[in-house]
Amino acid sequence: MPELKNYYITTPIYYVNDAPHIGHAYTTLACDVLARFKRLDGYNVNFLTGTDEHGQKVEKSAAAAGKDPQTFTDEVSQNFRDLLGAMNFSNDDFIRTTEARHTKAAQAIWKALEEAGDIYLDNYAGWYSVRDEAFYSEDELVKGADGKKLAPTGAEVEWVEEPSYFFRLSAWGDKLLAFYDANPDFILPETRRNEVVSFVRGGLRDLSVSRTSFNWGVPVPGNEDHIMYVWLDALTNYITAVDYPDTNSEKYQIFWPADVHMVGKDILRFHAVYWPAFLMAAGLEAPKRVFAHGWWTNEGEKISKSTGNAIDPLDLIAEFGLDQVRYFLMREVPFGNDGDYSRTAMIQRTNADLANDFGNLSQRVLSMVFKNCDAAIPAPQAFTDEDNTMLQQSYDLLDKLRTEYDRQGIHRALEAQWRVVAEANRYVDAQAPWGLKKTDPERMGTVLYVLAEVIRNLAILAQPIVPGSAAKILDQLQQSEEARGFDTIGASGALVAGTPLDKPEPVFPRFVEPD
Ligand code: ME8
Repeated sequence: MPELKNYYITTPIYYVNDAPHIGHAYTTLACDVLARFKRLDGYNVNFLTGTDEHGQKVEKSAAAAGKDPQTFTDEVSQNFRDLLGAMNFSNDDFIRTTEARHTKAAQAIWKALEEAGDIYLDNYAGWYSVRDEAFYSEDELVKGADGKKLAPTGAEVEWVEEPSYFFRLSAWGDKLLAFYDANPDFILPETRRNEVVSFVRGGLRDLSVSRTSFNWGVPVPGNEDHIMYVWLDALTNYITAVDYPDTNSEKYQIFWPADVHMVGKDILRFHAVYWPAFLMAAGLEAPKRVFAHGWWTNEGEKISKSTGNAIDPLDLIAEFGLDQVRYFLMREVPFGNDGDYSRTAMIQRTNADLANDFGNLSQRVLSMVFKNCDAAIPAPQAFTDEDNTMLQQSYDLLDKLRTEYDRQGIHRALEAQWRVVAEANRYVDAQAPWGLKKTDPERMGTVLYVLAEVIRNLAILAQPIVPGSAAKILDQLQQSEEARGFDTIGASGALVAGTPLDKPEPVFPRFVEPD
């Protein structure tokens, strides 16, 4: 039996306190690209996203909107669902923490932790930030402009004193360090890994895992005065979606541990410290990878509700086009680094990389084939060294992309692919097929065949990033749905001479600023 290749990738589940903005779209997009890549590469993929609907922050937002929390979360969660279609996301599941399947899983992990002796009842007296849904110790706080104590994230904090269950996180420091050692790629990028390791080396305090001062959440099994800490509740979504507590289910068996939890750097600690500790304590396996990407600003400014500068992905799509936005977000900023949204950069990427480099390549080659080769793929003569080199570059790309995608190096994968696009443009100029029409039509046919074949490979490999546009190119080349997987990359899937061609239409229009 061939080895089953499975791939489980997750986004954070987003708080339903606010409408989705470009930051949320970014994380889910990165997962969508990775999920699509793996599907095309023959994997059985489970791509999960969803909404985090419990906790004080959501309860407060609902109250501010004058709605009961369930009505409020139903509405806001729908905004996140709507984004999926608008961004052409290919998630396999959408989880809401208010679903019955999740309450069951959250209470089950609680019981497992309790049975393992890792939970005890005490009192919490300390700082809490509702915005971050996080506890902070005195020495972590910073002073705001007016001398007020703030969380290190700049969020307001309040003093909380109440009965609370605690998780014995302090007992897990050494085991976590051993786990990071044994799994050097558990946290990427590496700089983030180093931050986490030094945080854990600094010693861990037990973690408060229940609250009694509000109601909107999962009740602690056996003591309903307590509501589970929203992060213990939320993190559990990753196993709820693979049928936990039924660890014998097929889904759990094939998809757990997850291959990648994609998160923003703001929530790395929850995923790389608390989550593996909870899992190990509950006798479950830790995920294979947590990748923490960077933070987007808007024209140099922090994106925030108060300044009203949040970028709505729907506005960007309306102005520039969906695949243009997808490409820009994945290409502009090295994945893992912080990035700044700038309109100038968005236009530049749309026009230079897409319209000029890839778009023109495909448009001018396919138009030449259409006009000069009876609208069908020409039969090639023997290939020259230049032809073979060109073809081979497009065939070799898949292995390079596999290596990059396995480390979430999405921008490096795109750089590698666009280097081949540039090579193909140089090849067109050097071979000048338009000049061969009269002098050597057979050679013209060979050159155009090589180029069409390179475009076929490039379009197949571009599907994860620009699915709609890549599909249009493959439609023009009359490639069936079955002929679009990565198993068709290379000579074995090469274009068949005589295949009729649809009239080529430009796929990546230039962006022209309206007057
Ligand atoms: O933290 N730049 O939810 P959240 C880049 N519910 N990414 C950004 C961003 C920006 N400016 N703004 C948001 C939560 N993000 C918890 C998660 S998971 C078990 C629970 C993205 O709605 C980024 O992925 O505050 C960040 O980690 C996430 O949205 C935070 O979403």
